[in-house]
Amino acid sequence: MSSPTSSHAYGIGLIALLIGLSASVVFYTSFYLPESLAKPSVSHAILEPAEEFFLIEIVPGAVIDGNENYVPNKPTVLLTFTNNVKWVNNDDTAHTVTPDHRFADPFSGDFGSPGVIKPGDSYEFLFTEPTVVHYFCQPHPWMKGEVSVEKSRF
Ligand SMILES: [Cu+2]
Repeated sequence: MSSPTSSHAYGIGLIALLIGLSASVVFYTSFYLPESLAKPSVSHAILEPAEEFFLIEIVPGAVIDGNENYVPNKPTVLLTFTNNVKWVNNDDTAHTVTPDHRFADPFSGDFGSPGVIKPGDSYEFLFTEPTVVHYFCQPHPWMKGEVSVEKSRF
């Protein structure tokens, strides 16, 4: 009992299916695949560490050579716990967080404040792999700090 109408509808359904399939293939090869190859897969626990951020304070008076500046100055942070590091400038002078040597995290990209961190402002960076970065302040190069990023043993 197949009427012309139902076979017509079947044909349209088949065409719609083919269009849908080819759209999926185009999406997969031109968007999904390059995206997934470009960004390494990072575990949720590293992307959303237990602590919202690990604070490094640029303390009042940091601009003066000989004073404490980045505090703590050489912390070790742990992936999944404290790997999101936030520098807060509590001094009354603008400072930077500038790497001694260019460093790029595979997920987060280039490390370093994009410009100066004004008094009261902050700069955050999510580390997703073990590393050690040495950094300084561009306008006041005697200000130096480092961060070690290690795997958590838990
Ligand atoms: Cu400075």
